[in-house]
Amino acid sequence: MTASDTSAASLEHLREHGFALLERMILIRQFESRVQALYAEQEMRTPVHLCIGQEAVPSAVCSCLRDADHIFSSHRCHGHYMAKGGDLNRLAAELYCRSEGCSGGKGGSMHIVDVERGVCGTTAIVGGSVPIALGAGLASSLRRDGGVSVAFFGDGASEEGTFHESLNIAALKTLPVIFVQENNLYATSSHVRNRQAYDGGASLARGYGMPACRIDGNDAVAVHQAALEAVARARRGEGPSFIECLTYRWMDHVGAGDGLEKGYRSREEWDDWVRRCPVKALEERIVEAGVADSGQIAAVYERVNGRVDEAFAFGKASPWPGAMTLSENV
Ligand SMILES: Cc1ncc(C[n+]2csc(CCOP(=O)(O)OP(=O)(O)O)c2C)c(N)n1
Ligand SMILES: [Mg+2]
Repeated sequence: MTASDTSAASLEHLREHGFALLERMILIRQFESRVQALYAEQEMRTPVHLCIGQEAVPSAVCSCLRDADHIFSSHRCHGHYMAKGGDLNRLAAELYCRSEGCSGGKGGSMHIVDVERGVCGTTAIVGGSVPIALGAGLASSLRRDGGVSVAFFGDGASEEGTFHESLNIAALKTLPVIFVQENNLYATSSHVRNRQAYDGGASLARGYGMPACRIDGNDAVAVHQAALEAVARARRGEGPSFIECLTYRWMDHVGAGDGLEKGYRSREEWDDWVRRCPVKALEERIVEAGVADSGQIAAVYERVNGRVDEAFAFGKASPWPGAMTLSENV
């Protein structure tokens, strides 16, 4: 599988899917930016791992899926939940640890779920999404229900043992699983070149016998093309695929700051990636291609900001879980 495409095909793809992709990306950007802005109030006490800068990957992958398809994610999971159509109000309520949160206020930011929309769980255990997605893929395969299972995970996950076991079994059993690695170059404050002698997860996946590509994870169209191909392959019963997306988180590993003062990454590197903003890049391409004009894009921001206002108002107004429910659902 290759993600490179002729520019004519890419332009056609942009015309067909670009605006819908942009809407999802703007939702994630605006929601995450709101979390960032409100975090200083100290009312959200859950640790947050924001995905600002990485919006293209969840948007593009999830827009290739059906409600019945299952996704699994990590600590950096808000974008995956939103892109798959998870309930926005209940996400905001969960960040305030309130009873109407998607996990009843007991999960917080890293444990979010909306089973009806196929968001089947997120886990803070690095690499944890990978074997769980494998299990869901095995279930779909046994039931022959045509479902596809997606694991989202970071560059750190390919350093975990279960990652390797899962890729092996997925390929061996021809399971409908798509492995999506968001390679944002860092695990907490450690650069990938100080942790891995191999060149990215895709290079490992090929060794396990599945098609794999490494693509620009800030190019929503490229990610969408790669994901469509992987989903089609899985639905045809031809087995797993691996998509490694090169991207970058603008925020620090955890919390609402950029972490630049910690010195584990340079201002130059950060500036360079911020210039490559996936949202702005797609907006520019959409306008250039005549798919939509700036007024139509501004209308999306307005609509999305209204939804985000509503979600946070809902979250803040939601009651705390009652003391008597302390041991329920845990
Ligand atoms: C098994 C395990 N080891 C270590 C940790 C501590 N930890 C939490 S997030 C993280 C870094 C993860 O990096 P990556 O997988 O690249 O995801 P990113 O944060 O970049 O999205 C680590 C080491 C953990 N949660 N689980
Ligand atoms: Mg990482």
